[in-house]
Amino acid sequence: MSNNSKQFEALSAELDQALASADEGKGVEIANRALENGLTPSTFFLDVVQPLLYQVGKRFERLEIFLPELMKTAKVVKAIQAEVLEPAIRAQSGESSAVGAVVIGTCKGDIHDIGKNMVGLMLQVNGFRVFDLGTDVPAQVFIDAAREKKADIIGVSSLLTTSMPYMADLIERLEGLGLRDQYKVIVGGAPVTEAYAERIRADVYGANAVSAVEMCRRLMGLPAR
Ligand code: B12
Repeated sequence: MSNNSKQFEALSAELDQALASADEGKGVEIANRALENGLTPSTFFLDVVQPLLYQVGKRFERLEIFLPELMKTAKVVKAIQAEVLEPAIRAQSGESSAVGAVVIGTCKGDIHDIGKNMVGLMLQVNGFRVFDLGTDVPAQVFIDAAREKKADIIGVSSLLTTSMPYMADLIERLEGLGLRDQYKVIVGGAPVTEAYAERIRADVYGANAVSAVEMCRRLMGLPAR
């Protein structure tokens, strides 16, 4: 095992403990330390925080933890995002010219926003104008906002198998209104797959916050970076 992966394991174990004990201060301290030791904010988020949250989800599924614990975990992660990752990501990115406008939100019936927020932030620091509609967003609200903001892309997040059908609803509405050609639609979220995106006639699927940027650049006809 390399030193790097040992370091990753130790960091994950420590953060897991901070999540389990709902210790926001400890979570923030661990994140700061990880960045000081050279991890980039997106690597820390994608390779440490995100897998831990999936594990927490599994514990919840197995009834080892319950909703109050899940909520406390999310609070620690939100503190890490707001106090450490967001400022670090913004500080890293230089001024870039506007490359397109994206309306983003979590679809109806769904209040998960940790992943969606990271996607919005990464798009923003990579030159996209981002209009975040928040969570539990009905299809028509996405459409009205896209029209009003003259968006190029509509980004939809879903974390629940029960809210995924609202992504299809949005695309069917766009088609019904004769607006499908005016907006590209990108979908993502843990239960969403490329096959699902294809099935509901979305333009693309974005697996994580980094690939979301690449996919949106591609949708705008820009070269990969
Ligand atoms: C934290 C959490 C919560 C928090 C959310 C806090 C918040 N503000 O977001 C709280 C406690 C509120 C919560 C509530 C519930 N939750 Co919950 N939750 C989770 C958990 C543990 C982590 C989610 C998360 O933040 N992941 C980390 C982020 C970074 O990953 P991500 O969202 O996948 O995002 C990345 C990519 O997917 C992608 N991406 C995401 N969005 C988008 C959008 C676009 C456009 C693109 C391109 C890419 C993209 O990029 C992101 C960054 O890299 C998951 C477990 C899991 N497997 O995800 C369960 C999970 C999603 N929850 C679940 C459940 C059941 C619920 C509840 C119904 C529980 C209940 N009994 O009330 C409620 C639902 C409330 C509602 N109506 O939405 C289930 C869903 C099961 C299912 N079959 O649908 C899961 C899978 C847990 C489980 N295994 O049982 N939850």
